Amino acid sequence: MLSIDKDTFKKDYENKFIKLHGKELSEGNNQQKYEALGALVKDYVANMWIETNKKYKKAGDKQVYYFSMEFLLGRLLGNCLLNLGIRDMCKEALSEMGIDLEEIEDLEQDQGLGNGGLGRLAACFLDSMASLTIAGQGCGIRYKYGFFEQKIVDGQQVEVSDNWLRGGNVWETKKADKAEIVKFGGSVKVENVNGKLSFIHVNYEPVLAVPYDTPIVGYENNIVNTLRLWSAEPVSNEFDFSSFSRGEFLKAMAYKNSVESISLVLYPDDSFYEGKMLRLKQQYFFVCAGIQSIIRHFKRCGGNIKELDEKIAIHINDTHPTLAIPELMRILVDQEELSWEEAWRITQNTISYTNHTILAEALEKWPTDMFKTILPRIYMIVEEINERYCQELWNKYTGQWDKISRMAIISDGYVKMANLAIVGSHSVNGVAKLHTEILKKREMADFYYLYPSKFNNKTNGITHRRWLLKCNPELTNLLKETIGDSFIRHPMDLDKFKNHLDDVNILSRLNQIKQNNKVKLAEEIYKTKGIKVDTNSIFDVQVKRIHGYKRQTLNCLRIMDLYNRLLENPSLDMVPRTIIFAGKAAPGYYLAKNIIELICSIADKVNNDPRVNEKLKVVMMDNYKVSLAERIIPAADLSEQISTTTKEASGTSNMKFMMNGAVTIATLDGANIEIKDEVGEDNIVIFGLNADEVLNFHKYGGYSAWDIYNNNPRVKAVIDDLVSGRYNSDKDKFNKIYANLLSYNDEFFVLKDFDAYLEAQKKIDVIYRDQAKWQRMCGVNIAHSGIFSSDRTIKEYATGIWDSKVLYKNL
Ligand code: 26Q
Repeated sequence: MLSIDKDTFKKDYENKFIKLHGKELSEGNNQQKYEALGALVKDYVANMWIETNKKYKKAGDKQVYYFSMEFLLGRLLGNCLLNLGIRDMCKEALSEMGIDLEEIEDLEQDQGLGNGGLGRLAACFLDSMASLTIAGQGCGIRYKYGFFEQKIVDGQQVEVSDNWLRGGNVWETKKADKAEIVKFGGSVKVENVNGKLSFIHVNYEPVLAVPYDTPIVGYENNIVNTLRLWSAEPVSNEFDFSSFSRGEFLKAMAYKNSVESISLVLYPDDSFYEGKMLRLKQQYFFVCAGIQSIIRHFKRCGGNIKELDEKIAIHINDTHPTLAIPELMRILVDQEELSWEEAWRITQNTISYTNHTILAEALEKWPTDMFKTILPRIYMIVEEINERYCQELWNKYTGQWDKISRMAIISDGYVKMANLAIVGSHSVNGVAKLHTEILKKREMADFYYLYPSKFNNKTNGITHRRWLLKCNPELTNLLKETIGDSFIRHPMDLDKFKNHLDDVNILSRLNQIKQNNKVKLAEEIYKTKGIKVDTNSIFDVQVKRIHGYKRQTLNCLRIMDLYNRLLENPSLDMVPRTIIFAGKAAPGYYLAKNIIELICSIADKVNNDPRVNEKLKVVMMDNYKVSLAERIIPAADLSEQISTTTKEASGTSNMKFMMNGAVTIATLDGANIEIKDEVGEDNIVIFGLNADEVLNFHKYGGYSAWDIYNNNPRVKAVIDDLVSGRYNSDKDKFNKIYANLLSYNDEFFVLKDFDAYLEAQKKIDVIYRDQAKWQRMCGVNIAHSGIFSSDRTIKEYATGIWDSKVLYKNL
């Protein structure tokens, strides 16, 4: 914890402002005030950062490197202040200086270097590792443009580039002296030197990987870990721009552009793989730079390369960084001159892999021709890994060609990244119990049979520091008052709140806090969308990526049905609802874009119909991102987690809602199952097909969307409304959704679950009317949410996968 008193802080801040902007604080605008505060906080952190690195070096304990294509950090200022233990002091000091801290925090650009769950999980893990004093560093790409900004224009998503670095980034430090060279293309010359083969990469295109370090501050423990993001630059002096003839100048520019394109932009697809060459380059770029710098540091600290696996753990976040496996082999064999067998032992022991999805369309595979051309030496290594491994398979499964070809790393002209990740690592984990079971029993069954001990589950978690303390200060205060503050360091202590759930006074305060959060969100909705919402209505929220399997369509169809029933019966007995959506569609995913259009059209229709709009409002908020989630989630009464069972690996917003006292309506998918197991059936509303039913439909068929359409008049009515022109003057507008539901036999079982979903929603109304019961449910959810802190998850990774000791027991 940083010990600094208010007066010192005030002086420091004024000085920092003057130094940075060359004028008095009173003359500055809020943006400048933000920059000065960020820069000051970074100064405060600097010494702790150095000391942390010294401690780690001295202790010589195992270091964990979390490799991820995505880190979705959101804003840093508020959480830095919170973790330093000075946020309240700063707030007070600034307020005495006439500055509103929250207004200043609001000016920070979100660091949006991720698509959704996977990237946000990486960010929560960094926070937990630092807070648990685990020597864990992040390694990724410093995209110049993050995840696109979404504007909703005329009811459609419009993508705008996210130029997040435009105004500078106070948090990062460029470490030019720590740059590494990454080599692409060219060819490999094999030479026999004294009876030993050596591999020389020639005619390659060199790329300079320059690291930018961001401090990751632990919670009141003086620990500052590092997130290292790599940026691609041309290798200096490679071309002398000024003296070259025009032709060569153009060549030089082409080289510059080709290099810079590598870290230019984050791919905005999730759960869908496209074999783009640039994406493969991105993957190798950061993995190669990251591993070289790890080895360089390791050796500089006097490490013995043969003990690398005892001192270093490298975790790969999905298959995107799988090239870490052949890259580590390359360094160990080509540079460190270890035998293949020894290098392989070290590599397998060092690397561990998390799978985040079972969607077949998300499995990465690269055409061998492309792979060979871009990464000639790495391809040779993958071939060698594959040959040795297939030999092992052949010995075990002699003659079973189908099986061997299914399990091979290279087959049918592709390099299969999941297969490489499983073979080259010592641990493969899923992210929720059901997901891991499906991996073991179905998707990866061949591999589970071959290597049963590699497979394990690590149910996801979220950092309660951002998703409770920071985003819901009023609730945090209530908890502190009632159960003390031990839950901050030990989130399982939230269960002490159970003892207070019969106290009407506590429940009514809980309710009041929710109400206050709803009022704030309602103001924002009015300001940004011009929609007036009733803060006494149920705030019914579905915020996440827009995707077929997440079934925003199911939510839409029930709104359309509700609208029908309200028109039929204006005095319909229902609790008023405000149904809030937010989320981005991948730019090339036309069904998802069509779903956004449907949400917006429904919103337009019902919000402007005076016959229903006292009872029903629909809102699609623009540009869902971490900082918006921090405002929406504390204001939610109802959390919609309605994915087709088996499709959502875990989900993590489900945990955030629960921790903020929302009730969940859910299918038995991903971590929803574990939430149900924690809170009990009476404190969550479950509906829909279970995993076996879905898997059996997939296996044996037998589902007909047309049958449901023909036999269920309410389903028929809403489906017909999609193409009747009722919600949009263009009757063809929702053709994609219509086709997906009927022509393609409703691959996500929307119609199959429709009735059950309506029943479940009815049940929500009934419970909500019994306010005492509802409030108690909210309290039960909060009290059981501690297990979903990412601190629990990270401890499981540390002990079960990385074997890294918790270093400094100063907790
Ligand atoms: C792959 C290849 C090319 C371009 C993009 C991609 C790509 C990018 C991002 C593939 C997948 C992703 C992200 C996946 C993701 O976020 N999965 C989610 O991970 C969460 C954390 O484990 C889970 O809670 C969610 O259930 C899961 O959907």
